[in-house]
Amino acid sequence: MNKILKIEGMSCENCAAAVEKALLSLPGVAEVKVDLAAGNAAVMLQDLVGDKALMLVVEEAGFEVVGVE
Ligand SMILES: [Cu+2]
Repeated sequence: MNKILKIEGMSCENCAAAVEKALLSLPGVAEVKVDLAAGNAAVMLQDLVGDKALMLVVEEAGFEVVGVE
């Protein structure tokens, strides 16, 4: 399953790397591709992971999730 997280507050490659690391720390997340210009992260899941859990780790890293598709 793939999800796209719309994220606010990423301004540079370090932010993108922090978001990627945070998401990859969740069990069940197989792959993360952050698109800094678009302000989103494509998350590939190998297990069921709730939207809330995805949002929480990104928010704990200091960014805001404004949408999950
Ligand atoms: Cu940054």
